Amino acid sequence: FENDGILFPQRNEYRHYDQLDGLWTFVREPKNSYGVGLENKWHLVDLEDFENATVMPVPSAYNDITQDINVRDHVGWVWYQYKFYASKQDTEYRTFLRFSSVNYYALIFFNGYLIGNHVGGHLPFQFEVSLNFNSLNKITIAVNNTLSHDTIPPGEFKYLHQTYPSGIQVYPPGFFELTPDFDFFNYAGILRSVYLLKLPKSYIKELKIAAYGNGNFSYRINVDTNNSGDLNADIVVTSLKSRQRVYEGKGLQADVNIPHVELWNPRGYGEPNLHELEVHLINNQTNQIIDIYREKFGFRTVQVTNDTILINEKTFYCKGFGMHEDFELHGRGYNPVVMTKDLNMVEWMGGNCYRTSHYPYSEERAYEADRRGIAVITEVPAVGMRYFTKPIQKLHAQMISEMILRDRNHPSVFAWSLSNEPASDSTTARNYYSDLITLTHSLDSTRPVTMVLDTYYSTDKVADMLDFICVNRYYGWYANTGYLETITKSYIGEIYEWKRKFQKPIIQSEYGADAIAGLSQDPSIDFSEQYQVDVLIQAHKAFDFLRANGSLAGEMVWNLADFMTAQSTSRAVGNHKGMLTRTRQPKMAAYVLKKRYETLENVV
Ligand code: GCB
Repeated sequence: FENDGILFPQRNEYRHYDQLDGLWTFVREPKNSYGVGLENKWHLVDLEDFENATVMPVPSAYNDITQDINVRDHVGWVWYQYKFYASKQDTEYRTFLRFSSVNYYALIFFNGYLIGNHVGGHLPFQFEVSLNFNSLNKITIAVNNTLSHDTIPPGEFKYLHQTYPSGIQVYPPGFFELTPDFDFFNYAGILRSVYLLKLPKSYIKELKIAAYGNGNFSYRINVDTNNSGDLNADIVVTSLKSRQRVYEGKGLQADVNIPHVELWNPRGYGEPNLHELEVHLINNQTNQIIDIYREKFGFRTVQVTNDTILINEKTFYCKGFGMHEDFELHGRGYNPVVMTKDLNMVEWMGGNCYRTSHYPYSEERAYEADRRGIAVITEVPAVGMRYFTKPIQKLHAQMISEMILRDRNHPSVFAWSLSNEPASDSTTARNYYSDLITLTHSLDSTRPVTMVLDTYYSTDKVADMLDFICVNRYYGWYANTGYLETITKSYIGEIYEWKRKFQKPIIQSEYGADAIAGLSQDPSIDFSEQYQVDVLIQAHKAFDFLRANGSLAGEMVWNLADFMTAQSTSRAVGNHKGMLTRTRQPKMAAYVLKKRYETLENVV
């Protein structure tokens, strides 16, 4: 299986970039019209001349930016365009357009030509382009957010017709419903930054680092050579704590031991020490430097026993959060303000861990998790999986590969999650996931593989193949609503069986209840702030019990903050299971969780 690795954009002595974020011209195809833009070759025209052209900020989801319900609920193609003059100073470089996330399907045109396409949001891709230095350059992107049984994540697409005997037709011609098989709004568009990368003729294309707690360290550099002769690399590793060089070497790959390294630890278990690998790509004949790339990484070891997850040979208990990249106005669009606030709130509540539910989060966030010492389970965008076909498996494999190639150098990422709540109680699912688990282990042998299940221990068909098991369950919410006294025993009873049957670490990866901020009812009633608090308290009693007898390796509340979903009678302007409101103000439950996480001993 072949995908190219992709490096995070960097500016330095040999490589540069322009961030093309800002206001792009935007045109939405009429609702229900498929491919008008493609048919009429909109990539050849100036979209700003269209009567219905407007601008759309990049990065941002387009859905919540206008007052037009048809923009919010659009299904189908939208078009973005951006024009720029290239600088004469850049003629020496090879240039690439890099897209950090476009959701869901993107066709990329440059100066009138189709240069590539990409399937799936949340993972970066790039294409080499030749700039015009004497005239305007034009990027045109057609984005389609339609979900179906052939997409990951999947959606249910249904045309509806109903005609009464009188001839009255309920639905307008071509009416369809698209229901996502998941519980978050399908925000679409250019969700993360777009870069014009300027790289040397021969450049460092891929960098793979593996660094363990015992000082074992290996790297592998892949170069796009452009025939520039015999290349080599000078390597320096610096401790960012002591600012000392701890290793110097030569070669495009090596496997060495560096004694006495300072370890990367999760918060509460020591410092999250980082090192920097500095690569100088060298032309062997001339001895000249051709390219430089610097990557931060950490020495740490992840292991799994029957009972627990060990980071640096110490039991790591996850005090965590399910989250979303979600905010008012820009939806799932990357925003450094929201990202920083979210991570600050994780720390404020004493958390040490999160899962990138239900898709890989921004690259900026992964670097921040490294720096802050927050341990992360990174999840591929495979939520709600139920169509276990060969083509879907191929797409899923591609997404796993893109995720690992993007994130494998981050010490904070301690596990890969291959799905959230798949229909994993069938033999088809077993065969499907068996291949994907093998693939993931072959792409990265240093991290455990997990999946997030909502099946039962008695019926699940994949759990035994996982390194550790994540279980989502909502006692007191979807089950036994209102019967608080049943919650503790429900969790103890169920988790205990998972543990007994599979003899693997179990993380309670979701639990919680909706609370509309400010809705006060005592005695508590579902949707009140008190009810959310009550559910948490009962669940925590169970977790303490399970933890004390070695049956629980971690807990993650659902969710850090309220977030938008599709409309449904069980959602009042989105999902309200947040500890925080959508604008990140704490609800009552946030204080309960804060107290728990702050006082919970790291080691039992
Ligand atoms: C789940 C899903 C999550 C939902 C949550 C809920 O099990 O994994 O995406 O948002 O339940 O609140 O229903």
